[in-house]
Amino acid sequence: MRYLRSIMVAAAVLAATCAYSQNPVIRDQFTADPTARVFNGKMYLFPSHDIPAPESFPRKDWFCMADYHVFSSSNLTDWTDHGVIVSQEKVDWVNPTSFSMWAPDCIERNGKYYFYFPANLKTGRGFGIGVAIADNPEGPYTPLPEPIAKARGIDPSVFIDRDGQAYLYYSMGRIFAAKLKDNMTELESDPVVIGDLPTKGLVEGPFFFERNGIYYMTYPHVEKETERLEYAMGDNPLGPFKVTGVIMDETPMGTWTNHHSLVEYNDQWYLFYHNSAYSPKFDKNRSVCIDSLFFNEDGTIRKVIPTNRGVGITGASDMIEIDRYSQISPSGVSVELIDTINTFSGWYATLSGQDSWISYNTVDFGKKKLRSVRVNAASAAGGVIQIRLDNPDGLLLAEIKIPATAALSTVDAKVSKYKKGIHNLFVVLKEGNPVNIDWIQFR
Ligand code: FUB
Repeated sequence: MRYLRSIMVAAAVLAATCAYSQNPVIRDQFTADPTARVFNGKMYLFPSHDIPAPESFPRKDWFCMADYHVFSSSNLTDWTDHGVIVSQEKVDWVNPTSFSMWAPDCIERNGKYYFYFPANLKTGRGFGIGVAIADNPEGPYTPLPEPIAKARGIDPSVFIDRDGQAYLYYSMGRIFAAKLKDNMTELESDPVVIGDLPTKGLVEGPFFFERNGIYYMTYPHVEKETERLEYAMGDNPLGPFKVTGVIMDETPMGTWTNHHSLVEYNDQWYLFYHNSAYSPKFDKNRSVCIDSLFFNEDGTIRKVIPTNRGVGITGASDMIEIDRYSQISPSGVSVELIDTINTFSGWYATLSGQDSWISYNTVDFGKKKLRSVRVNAASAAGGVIQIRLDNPDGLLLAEIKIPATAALSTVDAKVSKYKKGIHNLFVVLKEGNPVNIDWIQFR
């Protein structure tokens, strides 16, 4: 068993050097509360950063967050970590041992980048909201020495209307809103409660935006036992708003929080959200995911069903992590973590019924013929899988015999047929013996 695990971990470490495009999107650290922003044609991700509690932090069952990183991507597939931009020891007003750097936001105005973050005050109780300013989205950011006066709460979301007026939204049980001065660091009006939202069940984590003249107040809300993402629509940044619908249901993973942002990039809208995929036993170690989001004609939002596959195109010669599937057959497919301790090793899929299949969409086979395929797989009794295009009975690219072995290892096979362009990949089990599959790569 230990041998099997170390082989699986080694394979996963190898995979960690390659491009990713599945959920969760950041695969080497916990990330939560994602605010995504497009700056200079690139997607920037400003999440909070969950960490396992260090010795010095007494509340082992609570959120523990000491700093913020920023990430960027041009294709939503390859993410660059630009490192720490703000940390609890380096902000004058923040209690440096509070590990309370909760959900942030960032916005650009006149060529400056304003990063808003909540944290516990050094003096007194509760949360203040600070601002750190940079000339580039990646930083370096300089935190202001004081939090924003009169704004006490968490989860800042900042919005600049078409007329140039900026607004700060934040939560403290309910959602508050205030106008911001042009300097983006002081309130121009006293905060008011947005009164049109649910009054039962915690409402927090506002994300505010405008589209086609409609103003959207979106927020996590506890309707039953855990948070789901909801939204309200209005004609004005300060309301009134009409509670309209649910963007994403509660996750079956049981993660108590969800937190999100909606953003348009290259003519497609996306929902950034989080769950505890990499931490099934502790829901305060979360991970950011992305799925596509669509509006109806009347501006209402279609519910987003979370996927493992996420978004983005995967190159056929990348390691295609088939366990991050887009579709599976009605039975005969299961997915397990490779290593339940080192969860960042990822997952593998098991096909266990004759003709069961797993599918991974939008794989780019490019223009050049790829002649062979490598599969990282295992099969206790030895098994056979087929790789097909576009449907479970589609064009047969390769049939691969997986030798009898308990540990994942690579097997190469010839690609007999080939089709250029972007296709959905199907892996189908033949002859019934179960096969574990970690990844597939065309060469
Ligand atoms: O990440 C800490 C808190 O959990 C956030 O501020 C809330 O929105 C919830 O996600």
